Amino acid sequence: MRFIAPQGFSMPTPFFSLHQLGWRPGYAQQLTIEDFEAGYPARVAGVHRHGLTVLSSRGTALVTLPSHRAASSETAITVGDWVLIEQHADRVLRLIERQSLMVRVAAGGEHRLQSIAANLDSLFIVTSCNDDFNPSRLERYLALAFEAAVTPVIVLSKADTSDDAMAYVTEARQIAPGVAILLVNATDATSVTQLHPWLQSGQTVALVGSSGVGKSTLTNRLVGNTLQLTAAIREDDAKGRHTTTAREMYALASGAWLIDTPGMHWRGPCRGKRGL
Ligand SMILES: Nc1nc2c(ncn2[C@@H]2O[C@H](COP(=O)(O)OP(=O)(O)O)[C@@H](O)[C@H]2O)c(=O)[nH]1
Ligand SMILES: [Mg+2]
Repeated sequence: MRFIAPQGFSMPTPFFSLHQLGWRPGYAQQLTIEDFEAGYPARVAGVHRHGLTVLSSRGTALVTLPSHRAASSETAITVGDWVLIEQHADRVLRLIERQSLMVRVAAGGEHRLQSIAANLDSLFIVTSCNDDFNPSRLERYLALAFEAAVTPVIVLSKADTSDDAMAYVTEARQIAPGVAILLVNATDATSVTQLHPWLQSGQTVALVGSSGVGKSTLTNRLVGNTLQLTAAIREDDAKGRHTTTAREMYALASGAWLIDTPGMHWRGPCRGKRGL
C-alpha cells in the first residue's frame, strides 16, 4: 500500500471501504437518503490549517471546512471523526455524531478544551516499569477511557529493563481490575505482538503516556512498513518553519488505525457520545 501527500495527487491514492475505515451502524443511522444524495461519508485522517485530509472509498482528499467552524475548540472536527463530504466539491457538509471524543486542556492555561481524537475503540495507556509508574496518573487515564466508553489497555513498557517487572503488573492489576495489562519491550517486535488483539482491521486506537515511555517506539513497530499517512503534509508555521500537522491517523499493517497526538497532555475530561 502506498500513501502520498494530498497536495500532490500525482500518484493514485489508496481507497478504503467504509468497513476498513471503521464504519459502524450507529453512524449509518444518522444519515438520511438526502444526506447520501448530497454527500458521502469520509474519515478524518489529518487536521491542518487549511482543511482536513479525509479517507473514503473514493481515495484521499483534501477538503475545506465550513467557515463557521472554529479551528481549535472542543467541538472542532478532529482526527478520527466521520464527516459528510459534498458530492461534487471537496467541502465538509457536516460532522457525523461521534461515538467517543477525547479532549485535552489546550496549551496556554486558560482551561480551553480542545478535541484530540474521535471514535476510538481502545486507548493504550503506556507507562514504563520504572519511576514513571504513577498510580494516580494511571487512574486518571483509566477514567478518561471509561468516560468515553473506550477500552483501556495498560501497556507496561521497558519490561526488559526491570528486575521485577511483575511487581508493576501486580500493582496495575490492583488499580485496574479487569483491564488488560501487557508487559512489553517496545523495542522488540515479537513482544509488541501482544497488542494485536486490539488492532484488528477497522479498529481505531490511540497511545497516551508520559514522554519517554516508548510511545513512538511502539508506534514505529506497529506501523511497520506502511508509511505515515499524512507524513508529507507540511505547512509553514508563523515563523516560516516547516511543521508537521499536529494530529494524524496511521494505517497499520493489520488494517487498524492508530491516532498519534504528539506532545499532548491528557488532562482534560473525556466525553461520551457527543454531537454538535
Ligand atoms: N529497553 C527498552 N527501551 C525502550 C522501550 N521503550 C522505549 N524504549 C527507549 O526509550 C526511549 C524513549 O522512547 P520513545 O518511544 O521515544 O518514547 P515516547 O516519548 O513515549 O515516544 C527510546 O530510546 C527508546 O528506544 C522498551 O520497552 N525497552
Ligand atoms: Mg514520542
